Amino acid sequence: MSTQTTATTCPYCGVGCGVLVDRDAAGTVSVRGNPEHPANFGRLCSKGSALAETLGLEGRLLTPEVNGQACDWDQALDTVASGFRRIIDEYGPDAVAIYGSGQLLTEDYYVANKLMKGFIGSPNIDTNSRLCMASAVVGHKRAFGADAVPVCYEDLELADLVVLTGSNLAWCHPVLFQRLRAAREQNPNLKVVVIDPRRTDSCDIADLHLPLRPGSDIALFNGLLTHLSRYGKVDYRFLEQHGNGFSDALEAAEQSGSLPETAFLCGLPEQDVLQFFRWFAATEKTVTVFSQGINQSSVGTDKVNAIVNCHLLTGRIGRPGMGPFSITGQPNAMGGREVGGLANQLAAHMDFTPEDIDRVRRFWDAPNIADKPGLKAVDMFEAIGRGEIKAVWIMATNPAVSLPDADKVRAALAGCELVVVSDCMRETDTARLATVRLPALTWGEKDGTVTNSERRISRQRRFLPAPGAARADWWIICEVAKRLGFAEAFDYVAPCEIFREHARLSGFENGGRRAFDIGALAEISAAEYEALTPFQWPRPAGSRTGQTRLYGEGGFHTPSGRAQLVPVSHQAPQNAPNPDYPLILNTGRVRDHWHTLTRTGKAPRLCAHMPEPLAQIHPSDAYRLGLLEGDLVSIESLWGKAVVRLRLDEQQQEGCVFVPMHWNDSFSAQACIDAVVNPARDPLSGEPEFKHTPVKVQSCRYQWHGFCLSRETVSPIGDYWTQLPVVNGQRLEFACSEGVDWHSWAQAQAPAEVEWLEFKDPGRGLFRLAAVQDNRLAFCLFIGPEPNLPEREWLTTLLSADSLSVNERLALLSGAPPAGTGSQGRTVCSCFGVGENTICAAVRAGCHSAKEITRQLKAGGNCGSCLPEIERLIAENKRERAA
Ligand SMILES: Nc1nc2c(c(=O)[nH]1)N[C@H]1C(S)=C(S)[C@@H](COP(=O)(O)OP(=O)(O)OC[C@H]3O[C@@H](n4cnc5c(=O)[nH]c(N)nc54)[C@H](O)[C@@H]3O)O[C@H]1N2
Ligand SMILES: Nc1nc2c(c(=O)[nH]1)N[C@H]1C(S)=C(S)[C@@H](COP(=O)(O)OP(=O)(O)OC[C@H]3O[C@@H](n4cnc5c(=O)[nH]c(N)nc54)[C@H](O)[C@@H]3O)O[C@H]1N2
Ligand code: SF4
Ligand SMILES: [Mo]
Repeated sequence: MSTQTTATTCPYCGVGCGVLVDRDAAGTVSVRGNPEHPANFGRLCSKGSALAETLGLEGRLLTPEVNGQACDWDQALDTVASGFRRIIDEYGPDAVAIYGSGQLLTEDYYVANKLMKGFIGSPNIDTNSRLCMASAVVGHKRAFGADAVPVCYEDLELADLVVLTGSNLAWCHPVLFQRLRAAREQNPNLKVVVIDPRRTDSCDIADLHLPLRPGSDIALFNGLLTHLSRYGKVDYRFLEQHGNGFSDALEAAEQSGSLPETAFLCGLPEQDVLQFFRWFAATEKTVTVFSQGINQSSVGTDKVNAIVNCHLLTGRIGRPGMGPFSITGQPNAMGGREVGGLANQLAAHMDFTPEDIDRVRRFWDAPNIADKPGLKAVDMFEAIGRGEIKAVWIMATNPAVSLPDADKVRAALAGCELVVVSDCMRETDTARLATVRLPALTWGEKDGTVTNSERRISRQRRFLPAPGAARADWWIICEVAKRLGFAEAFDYVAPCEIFREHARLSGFENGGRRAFDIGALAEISAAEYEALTPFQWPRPAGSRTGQTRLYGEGGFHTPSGRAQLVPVSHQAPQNAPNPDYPLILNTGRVRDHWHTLTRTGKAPRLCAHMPEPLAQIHPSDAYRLGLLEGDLVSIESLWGKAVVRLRLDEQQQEGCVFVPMHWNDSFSAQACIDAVVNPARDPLSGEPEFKHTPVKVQSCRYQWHGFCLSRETVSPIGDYWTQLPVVNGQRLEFACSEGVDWHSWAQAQAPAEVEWLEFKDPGRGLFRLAAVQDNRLAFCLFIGPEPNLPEREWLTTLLSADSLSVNERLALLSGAPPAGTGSQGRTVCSCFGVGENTICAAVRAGCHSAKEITRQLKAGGNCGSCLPEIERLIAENKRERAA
């Protein structure tokens, strides 16, 4: 058998890049960008490039389990179905719930929604998209009458002004960032404005960065609306023909809309605000990209409408190079919105109106359709905590880590009668609380469709066999449905059949009233589905291609057909900092990790960029609080506490601390930041305020700090610890409040037949131990009373050395490379494994542009995700030389 190539879609972010997977005769898989996919035209980011490294079966859940005991599918499915049946019979359908995910495929999602809302008759199916896109959904519906994104990726390239607000595009939608960077090189007129309290890597291509006061976006965009109106930028023709609510929205905006007031509320210099307003006013082709800095807020929906208002007022929507652009996070966040995966939607862009309920009931021939919206994510878990929901089925998401007030979520699950978890991994923080674990297929093994941020539907295709007893999510859901007595309605044999029904429902009695319509695919054959190429919706019956942009000529989906400007006013976030909790906790993502680490946590080169959970804080705050770089600190709020490593960072705004969302109990102790995050949420969308929790930050005192590098996995130790893979081994960082017999601990961890090297300095409290086997480093342990232990990078490379040189052996316990050789330092480029020290040395030797660095060191030459960081190192070096 020769190499087989499969065209599929990346399972990470909502850019939805096409990837080509090559699988050779030996079964070795490699991944490259698909040059023909319109999302990426061949590009990939660091996460996409490393996909092949995440396919190993270690840690996978490969057999069903009931109460921790492996069992066969029949027993597991019977347990789920009989449990649900008993609870429904006793307490009614609202006592059961499904909590799904934007990482389900559309076909999985469709059947989950159909089962819950149409057949069980409970509206309680919600999803992690509630944590992500819900504010954009409500904002779109208020303004456009439908949850439809009017723009496409090409608009970023056609624009003359791109505003990124609450979006760290460089790290979270890196291929769009690459497209924008390339467009900027082509078009010298293209300006980029970044609006973010932090100076992120996205600012690398920004002409202007507005580090606004957290939560003040409405004031800024209301100020902009006022400015646009005052300076003659109102598109009266557009508003007369297609708009409503102009004067009310303007009146609301003007209440706080003078320039000095805006600048004051946003904590920004007046001239910077004015610069932004002038550029926006002067530039017809403007795209405003927004993401979680907007959505994840207790006023998220109003933030969205404040942005959309500015585009409607100027008529800048749905034409090439312009429009408000909500970019989705997960690979199928959009697909979930299409099928009705949110508790307040019914299906296929239909709501809980009497007509829609009747329409869907007839279409599904549903015996027992839900007739009112269900509980939104946070409310759902609160209802579980109160015992009102007695059975919950969690699919493709890890709520014990990713919901706010996470300790409360864990307690709710621990007390719930029946917790079913469908996951591909066995040990997630959520799966540990499950009564029944169902092994799901994952990327590469499953088949179906996803929709990206620009409404483009692409196929995910299988290229690997199903491992163990794992099954597709749609299959698992249908098997439970059959056991609940709904065999006929869930009798699908392949995802294609589900997709066909989904397409049919989208076109059913639609007549252009609902934005989501892919009726053209209602009769798609299995062969056509297999060969399906990416297309954008809507694509109603009779049309051969999808529609690139929406609403350029009006045609909004409101009853009047007109867009609605929504009056919104500035409001401070729900929980304000106060003397007890004086700092604002901001949370989000890092470049090379994905969510709760279940996939990226397997790839050493992705882990190298940020190996530990960090709190990033401005040096002047650290100074005031008496905190030092590298300290372990507790981040504490009224809701909970986490312990992470402190990093001083001038890119942070004073008064704020940023902590990544990724770490959890499966990879660390005490680093789950959602235990700290407040459960405040937007009253309309129910989306939590992940970016704004009042906290205090304090140094944690430990008696011992240490790290251990080992070829074999070691069992974690310490009050604080975190463990991630490195090339050829594991890295464990830890700290303890009490003394430990390090000798015995090390001996229990290292392989049996080894030669021990030891260094002790009891006076300074230093203890170092290395185990060498066949002249290769098998294990080393460094302990000291302070966090300032030797650099890990050089020692890590020794785990991969076939043999240790004499000098390396001698240097080993000093922790520093032998004289004459260097350590490359913290990894910056994960594709080629190039470190900070190597790059800085090249800069000092005369490399003064990222291009030259790439030419010399390769760094940045593959996916380009590290280019902003390389630019920053060059700039820092320049500053240092100037000083
Ligand atoms: N590497 C990586 N990429 C990902 C993911 C991942 O886990 N890792 N996850 C994907 C998913 S599901 C999502 S939803 C997206 C999220 O993509 P983004 O929304 O771009 O990412 P975040 O880091 O959550 O937050 C974006 C920015 O909002 C800023 N912010 C905080 N408060 C405010 C505010 O009040 N106003 C403004 N204007 N900005 C503010 C933060 O400082 C942060 O830089 O990323 C997707 N892509
Ligand atoms: N503090 C803070 N918290 C946040 C955010 C934030 O910015 N700050 N962002 C929020 C946002 S936007 C999001 S999207 C969420 C994401 O948070 P989660 O959805 O909880 O995170 P993931 O790690 O993506 O969880 C996906 C799970 O599905 C499993 N899985 C993967 N593939 C499959 C499959 O095919 N089938 C099944 N059944 N399981 C599979 C994985 O092993 C993993 O356990 O986090 C939210 N939480
Ligand atoms: S930008 Fe990166 S993570 Fe997102 S879809 Fe493309 S390759 Fe995957
Ligand atoms: Mo998300």
